[in-house]
Amino acid sequence: MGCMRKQAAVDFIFKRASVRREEPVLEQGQGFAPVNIALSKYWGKRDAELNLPLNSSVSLSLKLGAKTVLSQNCSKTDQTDLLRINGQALPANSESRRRLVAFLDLFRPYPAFYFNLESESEVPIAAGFASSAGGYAALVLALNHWFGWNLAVEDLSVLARLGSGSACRSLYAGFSLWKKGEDDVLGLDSFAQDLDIVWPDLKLALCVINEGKKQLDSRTAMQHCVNTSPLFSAWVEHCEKDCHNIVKALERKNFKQLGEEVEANALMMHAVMQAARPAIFYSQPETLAVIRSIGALRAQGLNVYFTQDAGPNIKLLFLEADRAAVWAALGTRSLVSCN
Ligand code: 2P0
Repeated sequence: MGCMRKQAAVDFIFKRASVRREEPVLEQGQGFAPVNIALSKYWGKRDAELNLPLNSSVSLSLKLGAKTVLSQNCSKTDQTDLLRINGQALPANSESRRRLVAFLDLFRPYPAFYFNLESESEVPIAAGFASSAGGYAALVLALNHWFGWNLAVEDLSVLARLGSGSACRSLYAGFSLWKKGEDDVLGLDSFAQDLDIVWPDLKLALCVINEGKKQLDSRTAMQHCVNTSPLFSAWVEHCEKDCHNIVKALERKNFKQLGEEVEANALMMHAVMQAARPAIFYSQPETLAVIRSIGALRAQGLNVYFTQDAGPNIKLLFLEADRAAVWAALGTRSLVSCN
């Protein structure tokens, strides 16, 4: 019952593209999608069922991602969806399994059709590395391949968004813009598009502080902020401006403006979290130590900026020409090149 509007959105897209809900056309389907890091964050939904955001967001896709392979589980004894991520079956009563099965239900050709899904993630799961974004986007690409839908990329982006909001930005390499859209009925105009900006010198590296699973998943945290943070309305008001300025900085390849806007946007998101009741802290003492050393490095003339998602890890932004200097300055920590 809970997914009727999601199903209506899928049905609309299928009808518009003359896709019929039928059996797969291939033995198996495959998809790869990158994870993406938001430069201007998605934080807050106007519709929790359809993952419709309150604000637009911009992201950079990394070279790391998720690969998903689908086939049919025809076992007579094990009549269920077989869902394995990095070789491990998702635990029977887990939220992640429930969520994935509910998503697969949207595309199941008939009730006794069972999926066999194998997904490999190149980044740690649920540690603020946007693994769900790559995962749901790779799944949608694998479904498109397997069932032979031939859907347009914007439609695939809408479908990925129904699985996880930020997944709609993972259909593209490079920079993408997710416009929040105005359609509150089915949300068909809320999808990401390729910004078509090429800036190979812009680099992102992960500064790993903790690879462990986060305490509070971002879906719950986001909703808690919408419901309780007194800073939330200011955040929503500010976000469209941030998004616009970040796109402009990317278009002009103005690294200083980009870095300043990206940092301010991430810090405001964390301020919104800290003002929630009870407060949400994703930072650890080490997170703050890195943030402060980035500020000190800039004061010494090194152009490095950061962003932070729903986890303690820091993502560094710098230009290729400064790579060696960034590594020399922060290389005692665990740094991973990402693009
Ligand atoms: C982002 N994050 O823009 C922001 C910044 C985390 C911090 O999108 O509920 O996993 O599946 O739509 O996409 C994480 O939220 O949430 C996220 P759902 P999602 O990357």
